[in-house]
Amino acid sequence: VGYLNIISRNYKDNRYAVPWFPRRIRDLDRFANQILSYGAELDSDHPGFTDPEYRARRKYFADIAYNYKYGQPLPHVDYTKEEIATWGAVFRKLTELYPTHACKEHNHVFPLLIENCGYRENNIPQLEDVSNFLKDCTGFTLRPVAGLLSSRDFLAGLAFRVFHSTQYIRHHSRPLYTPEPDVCHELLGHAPLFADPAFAQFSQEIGLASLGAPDDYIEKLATCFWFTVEFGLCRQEGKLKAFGAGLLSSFGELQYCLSDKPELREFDPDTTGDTKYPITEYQPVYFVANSFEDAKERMIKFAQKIPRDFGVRYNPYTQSVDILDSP
Ligand code: NLE
Ligand code: FE2
Repeated sequence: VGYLNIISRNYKDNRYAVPWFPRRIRDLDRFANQILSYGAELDSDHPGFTDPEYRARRKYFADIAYNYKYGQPLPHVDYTKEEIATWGAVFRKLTELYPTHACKEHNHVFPLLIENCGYRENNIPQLEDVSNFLKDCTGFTLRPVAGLLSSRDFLAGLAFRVFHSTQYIRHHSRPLYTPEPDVCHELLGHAPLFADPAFAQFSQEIGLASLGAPDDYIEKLATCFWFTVEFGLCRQEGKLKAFGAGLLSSFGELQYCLSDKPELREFDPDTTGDTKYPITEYQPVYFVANSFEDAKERMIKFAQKIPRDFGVRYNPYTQSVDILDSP
């Protein structure tokens, strides 16, 4: 198709050009060396900043992710006693809350992860086992990531049902809330829901909508992702439940989000996508979805408004994105 000629990495020089995006799953390898910050560079207010052992560990994890290539087995990690103790503290506290605070999909999948992937208080599951499990359920797979990806790159992974996952663990001094993703957040928060077919589809829709989208729409899609996949609430049998991974991995915020303190609004990509949010503290506002199906329908409608003169379709046989002539 003609316009593909103008797809370029320096699209800002050419206002008619479409930003580059991955067409095949192995194109995701390109993201590794364009991370915005290396996962080992800690800010001075990070609880691990003055802990040389922790910093060395972060460097180790960043390096293994940096060198990962599509198709390789996910690197296995021997976690230290201290790391396993941190996981154990998080696991113990959160599993007390899940029956009452987590959505039914999360509670449905969690026992399967215990059975199949080594989810236990005294064991940090290996990304590879979790990725293989998800692949069997919905085709989602995990990829290790060395640091922060741009929203554009991160969302593009979802178009291929690939989720970029950290593998290090939070600093032991602050187990119940961290602003950073870590292995607790990925495996306790995200992984269970990527095993749910409707949720997997919803996530992929955000990814597909992002491919080649203009910057302002990437921002809106990333914000929708934040208020659903990361911090979403839903109503089930008349009760409010959490499905966002940032809630399901934080004992503190999981209790807070269902209290009467935060403000609740209905999830609607048009308004949700323009809402500002803090990233280092509990959310003042949460959006409530009726169901994953409904959230997905709304995302598909929203995606149609994105100015893009082509359509995209995921081809699962080749794990690539087909470009369609009309949107
Ligand atoms: N606040 C979450 C936690 O403590 O696990 C992590 C959020 C990452 C976006
Ligand atoms: Fe996350």
